[in-house]
Amino acid sequence: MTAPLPIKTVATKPFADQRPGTSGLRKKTRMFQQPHYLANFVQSIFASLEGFEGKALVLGGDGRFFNREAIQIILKMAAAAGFGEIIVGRGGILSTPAASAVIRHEQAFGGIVLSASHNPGGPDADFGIKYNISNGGPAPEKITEAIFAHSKVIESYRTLEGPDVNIDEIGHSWLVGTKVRVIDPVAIYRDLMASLFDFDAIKKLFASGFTMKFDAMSAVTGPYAKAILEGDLGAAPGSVLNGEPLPDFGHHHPDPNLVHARHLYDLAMSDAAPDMCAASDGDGDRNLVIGRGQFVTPSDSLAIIAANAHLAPGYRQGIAGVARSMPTSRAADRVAAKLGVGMYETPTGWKFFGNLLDAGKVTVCGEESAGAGSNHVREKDGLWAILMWLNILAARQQSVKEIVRAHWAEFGRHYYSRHDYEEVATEGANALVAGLRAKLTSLPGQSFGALKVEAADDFAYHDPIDGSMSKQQGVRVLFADGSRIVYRLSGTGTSGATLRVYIERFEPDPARHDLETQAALADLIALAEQLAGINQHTGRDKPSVIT
Ligand code: G16
Repeated sequence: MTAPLPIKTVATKPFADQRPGTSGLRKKTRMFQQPHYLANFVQSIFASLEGFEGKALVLGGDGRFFNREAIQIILKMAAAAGFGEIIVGRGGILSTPAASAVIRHEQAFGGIVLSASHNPGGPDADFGIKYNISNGGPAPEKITEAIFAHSKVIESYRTLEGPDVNIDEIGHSWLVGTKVRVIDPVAIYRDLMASLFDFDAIKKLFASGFTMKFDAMSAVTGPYAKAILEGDLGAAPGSVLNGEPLPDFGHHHPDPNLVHARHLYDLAMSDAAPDMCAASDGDGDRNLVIGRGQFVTPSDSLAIIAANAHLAPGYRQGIAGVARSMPTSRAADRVAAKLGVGMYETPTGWKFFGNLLDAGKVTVCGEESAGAGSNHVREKDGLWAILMWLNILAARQQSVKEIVRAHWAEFGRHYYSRHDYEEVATEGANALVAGLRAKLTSLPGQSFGALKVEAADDFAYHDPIDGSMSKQQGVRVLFADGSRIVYRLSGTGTSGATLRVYIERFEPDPARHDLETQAALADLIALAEQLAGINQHTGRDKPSVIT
């Protein structure tokens, strides 16, 4: 008689709310801590995949509260499901871009990343989980919808009996027939960065006295930044701030924007400013770049990276094309036009870039939500963007400010701002969007002061590679002078609804490149309220966050 395998089948009931959003399933941590909640979702992932038996799964997260417990639950379920190997970052740590790099490097079947990104962590904050496919990128909608469909009918899941696995030492162990390999979370990513950027030139830049403050925000990028910036590149010790990942991010909100990383902005604008301030978010995929006296908007950053990528060894041959999410400013479009390469406009969500990258249509991608990246992985990548900037600074021997100003002088400036109304009532937010949709056909041709509406629509994306269609991705109001107002509801919040209003104006005249952004956009901001009735629908008279 053979010994019975310690696999057990656990009866469960569906949870109705497991539809993945813009980037996986994000909920309050306590929701995930309920019995079966995480396991149901993980089983639904496995049920939506075919042919993974005997293959490798990458597993890691941003180290937030509940990360370690979730890793143990998933290890046992993945072994019970029949994966041949599970590759885990030591301590359960892998930044989102590092997880993508490891999936690609190890030719894994896919990966599970535990993170709620820039959302705060802790028992009363947020947790999240997403599945990435073999190209290293977020699962496309076809898979996320299959996961959701399964989560609604799930009756049981399979797991293993047994003690927890040691994930704190590099090496391997076995869970029944599944090898569990614990890897250094930094090494593969670090080698990849060294292959893309001119580390010698950046080392010389630091050796010549260039100063930098990088705030890891007590989140996952600390170990990566210390190893690369202070270790490989010789940035002065102490250049990396808050470099120890903490389960609650030190009670902070690990979002590198002008609210939660305000101290960096203030430092960059002060007399004590280093040459560059930078930050990344909870899971390491977002970036913030501020030069001495010069904030760089994520949309401008994408455009400047596209225009200068050839200065980095990994992109010496030039870029094939550029992609940006629809609400991202159109600054990059001008660069693509000048370079004579393709430009693609996708819905919000990094998952929409995957097909374009896989097909070789684009090399760099970016989003207004502090995301930039390239074909080196299939996620946005915070440290990559910062290293790209360092490479550009080293090659051009100019300051961030000089580079931004020269870019505007050449291409014109896209004044740009996003106004967020966070945690508003869902009914009001839905009514606001419905009201806008009802106006779409009557808006074109109407004038509001000097602003004449040229077109208005609800953005739909037809993926040129797989033919899939994604509808209702944001209401756009386009004006004759090239200005835009875009409205969408966030797909990453965990309570109520978050309305995002994106406002953009193009200014070709360098004599008008010094306006304060909100002032430059004032008439569009007022019109955004007038067209949508934001106050009436949300009860708010001002945004909670302006970026
Ligand atoms: C995620 C997605 C991004 C998206 C951002 C904001 O980023 O990966 O593609 O731009 O959310 O999405 P939303 O406007 O729907 O809230 P992250 O950094 O949170 O993983």
